[in-house]
Amino acid sequence: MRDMVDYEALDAEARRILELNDRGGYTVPTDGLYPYQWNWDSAFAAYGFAQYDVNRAWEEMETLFSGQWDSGMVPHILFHQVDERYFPGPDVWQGIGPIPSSGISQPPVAATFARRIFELAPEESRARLTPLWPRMRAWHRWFLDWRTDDAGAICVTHPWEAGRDNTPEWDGPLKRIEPFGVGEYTRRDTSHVDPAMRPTKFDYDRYIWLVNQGVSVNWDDAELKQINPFRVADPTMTFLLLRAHRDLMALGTALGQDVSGMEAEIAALEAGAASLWNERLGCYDARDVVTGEWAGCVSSASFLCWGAGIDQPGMIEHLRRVNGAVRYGVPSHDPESPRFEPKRYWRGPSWAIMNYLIATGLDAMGKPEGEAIRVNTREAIAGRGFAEYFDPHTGDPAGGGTFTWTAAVWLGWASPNVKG
Ligand code: 2M8
Repeated sequence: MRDMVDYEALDAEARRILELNDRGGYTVPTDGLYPYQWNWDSAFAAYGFAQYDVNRAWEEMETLFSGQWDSGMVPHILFHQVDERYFPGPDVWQGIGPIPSSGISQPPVAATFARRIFELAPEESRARLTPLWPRMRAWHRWFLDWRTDDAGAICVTHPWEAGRDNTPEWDGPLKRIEPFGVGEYTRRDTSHVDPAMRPTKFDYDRYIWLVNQGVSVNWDDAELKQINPFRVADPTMTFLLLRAHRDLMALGTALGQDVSGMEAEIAALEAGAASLWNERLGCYDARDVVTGEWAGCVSSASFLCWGAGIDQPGMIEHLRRVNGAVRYGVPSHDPESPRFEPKRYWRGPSWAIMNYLIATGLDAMGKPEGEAIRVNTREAIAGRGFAEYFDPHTGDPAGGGTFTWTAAVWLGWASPNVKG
């Protein structure tokens, strides 16, 4: 394949996409469909920029943290400039931070990428990272204060918080919600992308209802915890925060910051991660905190365990099985499950960002399976471009095109020209 593909042209295209989506200090995931700054997309974008412009990488992070709330929470969307092409916008969310924002957070991968960027360019990075470090520490602390269950796992309070919006893990908890008072609204996503690749109206009604719940208590964390019926202990958040907290501690040590208490927090997160083991399924799984019920899902989030430093017997067999059932893994949901849908967003398609997080975790644990995932991701992108996600059977591009985080993952990891 290497001989037939012009990888230099793909590298150039990936950089062009980052520039195309650059709005000055921050990057949008893709024009039209997502015209604002998203939290974990931005951390990936920073990693992409860092491959050729370290200053721009830190700028991305700085803009993200400029939206941090007094509580420490870093919102999942920052609405820098109102754009009618996206719903729900700032008027619906009514965030209470320094700049218009949503009211929930997203997977905390910023510290993980800050570490990657710092290691790429320590001299240039030190002065930029130093003021960001306490902000990252406050954000992680907010998760530990407001998003843990009794066992120490990190919970999501909205499907959008996990970043894996319509994954089957949320089906059970969402069914318990009657979305009274949501009324009429016009979705914008389905005017950009085939509705068959997007969440359903059932899902959207409940997404909006949950936003209204937050607004009704002015996003007060304590009150919201009392009234919100959606609280799910989630492998995405738990594993990624555990990974990020280890990275933050390493950075803090390098910078001479006060890291006291972090080891104990890591131990608590490890206990939380262990509590997500569903014995019957033989896999890490999401758990509805309200009912205690397991989701019963082998999903791509289950495979984030290695990144968190956890090697649990049985997990590698699941990975081999699901990747063996498709051509372009890692599928976001188990292809052998009746709920698998190869083109619908987080219910089956493969995502380059998840592949990156899973494969680098495998590499760090000395497991050879990571390299095959990297090659697969390279082939999917080289064959069909920088799509939001891919059909895991055919490699067909799906969702939005010219996608920032797909381009970033290409530049930092999937391209054969990456220096390593
Ligand atoms: C998707 O989510 C947004 C809501 O946050 C949406 O569908 O409108 C998810 O894939 C999420 O993980 C991602 O950060 C966002 C922007 O790429 O899009």
